[in-house]
Amino acid sequence: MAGWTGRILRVDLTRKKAVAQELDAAVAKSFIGGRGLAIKILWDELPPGVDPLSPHNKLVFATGPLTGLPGPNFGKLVVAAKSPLTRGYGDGNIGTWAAVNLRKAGYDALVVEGKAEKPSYIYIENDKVEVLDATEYWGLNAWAVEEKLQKIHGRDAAVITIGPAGENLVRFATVISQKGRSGGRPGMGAVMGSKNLKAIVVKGRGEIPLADKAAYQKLAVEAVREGSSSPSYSFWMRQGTTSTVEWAQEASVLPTYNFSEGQFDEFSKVGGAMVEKFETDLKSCPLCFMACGHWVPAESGTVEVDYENLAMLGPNLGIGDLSKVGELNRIADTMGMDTISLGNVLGYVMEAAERGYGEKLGFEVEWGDYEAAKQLALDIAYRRGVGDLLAEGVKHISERIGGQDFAIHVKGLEVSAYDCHAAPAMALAYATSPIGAHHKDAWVISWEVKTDRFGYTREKAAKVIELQRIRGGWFEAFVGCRFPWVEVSMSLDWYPKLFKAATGVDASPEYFNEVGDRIYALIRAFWIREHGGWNREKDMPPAKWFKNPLTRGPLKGAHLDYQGYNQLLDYYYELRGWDKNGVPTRETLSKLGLGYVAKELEKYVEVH
Ligand code: PTT
Repeated sequence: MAGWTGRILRVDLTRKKAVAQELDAAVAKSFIGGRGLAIKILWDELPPGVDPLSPHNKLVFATGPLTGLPGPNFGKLVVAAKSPLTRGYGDGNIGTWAAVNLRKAGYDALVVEGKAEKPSYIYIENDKVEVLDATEYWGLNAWAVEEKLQKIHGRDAAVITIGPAGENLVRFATVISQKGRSGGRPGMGAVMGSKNLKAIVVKGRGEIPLADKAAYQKLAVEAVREGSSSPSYSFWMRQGTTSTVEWAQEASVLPTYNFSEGQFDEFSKVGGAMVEKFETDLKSCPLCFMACGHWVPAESGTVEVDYENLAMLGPNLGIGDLSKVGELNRIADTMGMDTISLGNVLGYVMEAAERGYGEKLGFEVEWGDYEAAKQLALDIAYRRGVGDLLAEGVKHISERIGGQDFAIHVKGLEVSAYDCHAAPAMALAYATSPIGAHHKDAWVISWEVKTDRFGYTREKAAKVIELQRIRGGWFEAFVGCRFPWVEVSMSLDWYPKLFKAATGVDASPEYFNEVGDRIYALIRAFWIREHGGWNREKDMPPAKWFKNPLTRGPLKGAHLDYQGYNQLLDYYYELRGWDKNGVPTRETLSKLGLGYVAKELEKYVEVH
């Protein structure tokens, strides 16, 4: 089996046992790897309705057949589990040397099961796998633990850790690596914490088997050459994702005051130009030619800022100061929690206080109050005082204190940094994203604002699906960074060629698309099973975008329309082969080789 190493490593923390298992060739062909392999494992192996924070949940770190190879940015892996934030499928895609080393150690995936008796870490060095004591690291921040473990195991040891947020089961805790990398927005860090697992250390020295090594190497060099000679490459290297602040302001989609507005007066103070001016360092994921990690000074040290972090911790809270926003970002990174959800929780709280919910919250806070935001962020990580409630995420908080109309989430996952008052297709992308409201699967907004911006057309639904197939299917299954294609216009044609040279499998765009559809249908089935039923209300964007129009800027008065949105959702379901309630039909499941899933779904919904 070229391309794949052909082995999955399972570590049972309860029994302190590790076993390497063969990867079924048919599963590899149908699901490829990454998110595909993760959902296949979670669907097949989790007891339905399992408590995400119980030992019975499984945490999957899955690579794909391109992971760890030279070429256009294959230094990432997918971390997935049943989410403690949404109770549905959760994953994230993190850049880390652990992805590369896992493959070189001879594994396509690591599946962590059970719960360790005391704080532990997993040490992997090729065939040697141990569960070691981490008592002395428990309580340390994510960056400090990585440094300590590298001191012990050497600089060639790749490390994934959690911070105090993961230990304290903050529902949007993430896993952290290489300081600037955070993955698994829907609480993958909390799942790790619930297993008493502080870190994973990976060393690997083997070679990844390739079907045609010479051909692969030639293609990899040519693809990178194409990407790095793109006209947009030098600007990208100067500002990375942070220039999106200026773009979002111009397009009136910059989340401002808890997604109430699409423009922020002080946007330029936290934008790409400001980042470029103060930049101290540029870092990247392993094997990357695009280095998106721009580091800037913050109050207590330097930090990597990305667009989402800037927008959610700046304009969304009314804070227009790069070093303050950087500090909030630094707290999130060291504590190990997601900046997007954190920015939503703090924005929600500021709006709640403004609307008179202060008494219910037990405190008052105003827009732009940086000191309060900082304190609350730390309280969340340690679940101190009101932080204990805020650590549950905006859906839960709003169910407790009220104000569901301004809780900005879909299915429990807080919305990432694009306001959709005037972007129906982007709202659809959030609403149908397989992990809850995240932009990664279909960042349709850059296309949408250039077209019939306010329309609810079939073309828009089709565009969302096209992007979901590529971004949420291809890239999440063979596992590589999508930025070479999205940001420097490297052609998509390289990927089937690289895939064939690596695996020997004659891949076409249609093959990747079909795998993407299979993954989507199975993830949807997982949500239905874990939620014990389904209806189209679950695929609705936040109420605020319908009910509270923008009050200023060039798009003043803009808002989403219920009827229009429902039409868009109907188009989407029809094009996907799902019924009016968003349930994949029998025919669709059977076409995708998922006939066995229909039988299970019948227990929860009507399957047409
Ligand atoms: C990703 C999400 C994003 S998406 C950002 S900024 W982005 C936020 N970054 C955070 C951070 O930093 N610290 C923190 N404590 N929380 C954070 N939460 C947010 O997490 C990231 C890059 C980026 S930067 C993006 S778009 C692309 N995402 C890819 C993806 O999803 N798939 C893929 N195949 N390729 C991608 N390439 C790009 O990678 P999640 P990362 Mg990420 C400091 O993890 O869970 O997917 O959430 O992991 O290694 O940091 O890569 O403008």
